[in-house]
Amino acid sequence: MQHYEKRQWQIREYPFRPYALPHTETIYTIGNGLVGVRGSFEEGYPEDNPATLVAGIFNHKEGELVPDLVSMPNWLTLRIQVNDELFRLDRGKILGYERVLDLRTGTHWRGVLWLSPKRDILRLAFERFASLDNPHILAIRVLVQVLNEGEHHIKVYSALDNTVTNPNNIDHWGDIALSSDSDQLFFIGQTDQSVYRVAMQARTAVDGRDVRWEDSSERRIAAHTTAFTLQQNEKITITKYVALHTSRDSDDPPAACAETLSTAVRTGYDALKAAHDSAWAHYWDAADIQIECDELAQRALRFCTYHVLVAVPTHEDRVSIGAKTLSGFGYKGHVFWDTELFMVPPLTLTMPHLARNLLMYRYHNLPGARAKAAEAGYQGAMYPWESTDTGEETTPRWVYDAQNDKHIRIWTGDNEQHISSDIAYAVLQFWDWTGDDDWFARYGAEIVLDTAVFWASRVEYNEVAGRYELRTQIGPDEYHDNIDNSVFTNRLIVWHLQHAEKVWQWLLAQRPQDAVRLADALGIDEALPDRWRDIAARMWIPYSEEGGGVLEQFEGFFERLQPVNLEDYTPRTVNLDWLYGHDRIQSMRVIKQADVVMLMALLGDELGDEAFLNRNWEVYSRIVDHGSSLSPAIHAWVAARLGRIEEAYEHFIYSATIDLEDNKGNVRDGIHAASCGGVWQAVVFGFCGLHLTPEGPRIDPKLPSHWRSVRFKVIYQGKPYEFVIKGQGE
Ligand code: IFM
Repeated sequence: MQHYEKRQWQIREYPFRPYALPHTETIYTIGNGLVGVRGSFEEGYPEDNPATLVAGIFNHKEGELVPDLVSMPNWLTLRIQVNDELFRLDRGKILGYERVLDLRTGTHWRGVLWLSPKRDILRLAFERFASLDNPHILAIRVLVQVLNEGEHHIKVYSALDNTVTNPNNIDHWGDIALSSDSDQLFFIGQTDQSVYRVAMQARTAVDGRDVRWEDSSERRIAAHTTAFTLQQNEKITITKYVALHTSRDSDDPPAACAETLSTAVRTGYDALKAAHDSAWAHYWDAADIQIECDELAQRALRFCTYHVLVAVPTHEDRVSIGAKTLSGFGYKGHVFWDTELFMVPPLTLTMPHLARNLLMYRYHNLPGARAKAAEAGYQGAMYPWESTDTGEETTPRWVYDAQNDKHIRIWTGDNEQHISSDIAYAVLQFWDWTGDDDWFARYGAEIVLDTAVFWASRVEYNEVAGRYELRTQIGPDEYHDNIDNSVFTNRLIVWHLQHAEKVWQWLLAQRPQDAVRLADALGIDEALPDRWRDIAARMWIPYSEEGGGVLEQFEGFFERLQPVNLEDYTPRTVNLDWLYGHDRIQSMRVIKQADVVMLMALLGDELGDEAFLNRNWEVYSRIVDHGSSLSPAIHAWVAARLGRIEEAYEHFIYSATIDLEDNKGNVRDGIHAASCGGVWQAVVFGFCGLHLTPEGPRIDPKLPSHWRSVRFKVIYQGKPYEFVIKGQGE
């Protein structure tokens, strides 16, 4: 591979930027859907934030508002001393430093040339990966070499360090046991509320030497130490193999770990790495988009795709992807609509079996959604706005606003109800694009129908106006709480109920046994499909004469809210709700994120003709704060469809680099995963104009003028398609 081609697969840090560590720890995260490992250093660094997170391992600590993803023992810990000087980047002198996240193979690599305080010249090269071939295996290999004259004493300390906790020193463990036995390290722990059992077992080896390991364990650290000598320029490698199992995947996690570890050691690092690389090659063969003549866009797009791929579960279908993946503690690992509308569509078209896993998470969590509906006095299934492993609503009800020193009530868990239709949309899209009738009849239909049952019990009939309405909602724009008749929600309900009715007819005709089963289970009588049709026909879709005639984001949006000229607030890095506070923003006509524009992305020209869509764009794209990272990629997608290519490209590059450049200043908390999925969609549906029609996929490209070509693959109705779209770039 040519050097410039390689660069488009690599995120590179050169030289070391200590102040950027919280950011780089997130963006250099490796993972395999089961485990996410932040890009912290093996030897540690002052105030670093190492974290290894495992999909589905949540715990609700007593006294905390909501459950949290649990921080695992830090398995990266590997410290090297040369002639009694401990290597760390804040000591001695850095003579050379380079770090690479190789997106192509999901590998974290770091090379360092270091002058110790005693003036020994130490060369180190670290490589680590979380096996995609066997997600229970993690591994590190370090090359050690001393370049100056003499015989050098090297000491190696390797640990499973359980002193790392969740933010605010929250320790989720109940019983724990840590120990070391010769070259092996052991951790067994049980979370104190959710009672998940987790085991980790590690083996550290100095390759080619038969070294003796001494136990260096402490109360919360399993550790061992060894020492050996190196001659000038002599090279040696240290390999650390780690196995991780939990009671989610095994009845006996310690025994499973022992077996996995012995397989890993027997297989050896090189073969494990080769299997891992080849699993990544399959991922990229399916999901890569190649852009010619735009190195920045190419690398950033691959970075975004990579972060969806490292987070998507392959091993089970009862977990989903959190808003910040497994790369940080933001939103405590909770799952939002981000998954279904931003990440599932790219996966449905490239690796449908993984999209199906994610949708199954919602299927398995139907009981939680039913309980939520029942508790609020409705029928059917009302999905939680935020959820974890249990499917219950886990949105915190309060948040502390430090700026104004007060607690703010968070209403999204009560009233951001559009998520139920968002999930139904993703399920129907999956069915349409895969043609998987068996899956749909067995699982997907139940989601679509039971959420339709919910809406039929939830909407309100306004006798005076002769229409259905929906009060006290929060649309995608979260700057406005508890508004009435969110056009996004109402219009999506119409779409949802129209499809629910069709699904019902399809079941009756094609899968009568499933129809009987679902009629019994969900209480669908003969009258209900008619009611869905009636609601869909008479649901109020707020409309305003503003700007020549547009959808009205919610009732009173133009009448009640004070106009704001966002151009007056440029340049600006803070969001307007931060500037004005939660209460003030409620009465301002500035919106947090794509709302009507989001609807335009989802329903396209079902909403109206080109002139109507352009009028909506003109009104809403001028008042959006992009206060959520979900927003810019959707604007890129919609602008591209409207042929506004320069605007589209600006939004696209901003969203594609949102994490790389830390555009929102909060990447330390984790990757903006929805934006990553949105970026893929902005290219495929926006610039390339992919339409999935009953006659097959077709494209209607509107590429940025400097792109020479775009190439991507999709699987539609079980058939593979490859597109190569030529642009005008040179
Ligand atoms: O789901 C989003 C929401 O739309 C805006 N606030 C952040 C959430 C998690 O990403």
